[in-house]
Amino acid sequence: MRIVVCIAFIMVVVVGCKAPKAKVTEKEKMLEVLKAVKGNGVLFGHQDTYAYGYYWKDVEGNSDVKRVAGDYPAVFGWELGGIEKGVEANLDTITFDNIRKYAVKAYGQGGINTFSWHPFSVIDRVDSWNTDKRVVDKIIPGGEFHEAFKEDLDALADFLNSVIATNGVKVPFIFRPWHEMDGTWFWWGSTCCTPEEFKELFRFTVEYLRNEKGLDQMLVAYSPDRNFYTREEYLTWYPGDEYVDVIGMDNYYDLYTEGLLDEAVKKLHIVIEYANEKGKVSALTESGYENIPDPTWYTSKLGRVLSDSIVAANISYALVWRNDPLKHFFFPYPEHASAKYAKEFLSRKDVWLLNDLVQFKNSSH
Ligand code: BMA
Repeated sequence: MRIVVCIAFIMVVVVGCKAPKAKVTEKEKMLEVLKAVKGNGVLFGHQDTYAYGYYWKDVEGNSDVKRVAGDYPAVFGWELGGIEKGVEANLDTITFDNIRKYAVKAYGQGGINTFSWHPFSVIDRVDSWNTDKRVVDKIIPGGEFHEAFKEDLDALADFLNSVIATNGVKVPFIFRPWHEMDGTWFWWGSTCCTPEEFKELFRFTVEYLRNEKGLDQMLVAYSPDRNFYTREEYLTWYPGDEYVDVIGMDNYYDLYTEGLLDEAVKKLHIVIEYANEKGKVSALTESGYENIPDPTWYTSKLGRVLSDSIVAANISYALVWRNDPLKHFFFPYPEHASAKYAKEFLSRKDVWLLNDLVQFKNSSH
């Protein structure tokens, strides 16, 4: 009997050893990279960087970050608002075909893609900034427009599943839905729904995309704006650990308003502490100073925040918003007075552009 047990044990060990290892997915690899950069470099991100910049649009290989700093950002932000309407271009007039092309390119170059989504409400197709009506309670499960909302998610998922690299791999990405919910400017904001309704919207969105639409290449970011002072406040809208991979904060105001820089740092500490406790990634998911009226902003404000030792040792990326000459810009064009400060900031050893990220990946894998 003993011998039989012994043989059985040996077989289990041997067979166990030979069992094929589960393949590491692209999403898992991306998550590992986001974790591994912690304390080495903060990845710099820019919204719509290949799409347009100051007085150019869709010029192959162009990016205002590249024009100023000599390299592309490491994180590439794209916007999907409008996909739910079945139109050709997003709300900022970039065609979805181009967005797909840019995201595939960014991935092929070794960068990380993140998608935001400012959808038009399924109820009457008013834009995300229209807060006249309550929308959230009507699109969550049990709501009158829930089935219609699912069709919006179908359109979103079809697009995201069509972002496929040349080697056939579905391009992994960070999805950042329903951000700045602690503000009052979106129909999913704090004046238009309760925290419980919000959480249900967030959970349903992630579950539906993951389970029904097979978006297994997706990481998810939680990004309140700056309206919190404690962990409890920060987590008011948090849907739960199983729905979120990137613990984030959007913050513009604290980073350009005199005297509030320390607030930005303190809030990032809350974000970081929670992320670390849960083994998740932390990030400054959106920032910038509209039209950069203070030319030194990149060194004296963003640079100072990223010089805080806890922030520098922990956050994985910081992304600045888009450069649309018709609306506003957040990264300098080469002739702008802030260009030399942005360049100086981006030449820091611990602030990484695309080549830094690629070198890091090559040296550590
Ligand atoms: C906002 C502005 C808008 C834009 C939206 C989605 O912050 O830049 O002009 O439509 O983001 O990209």
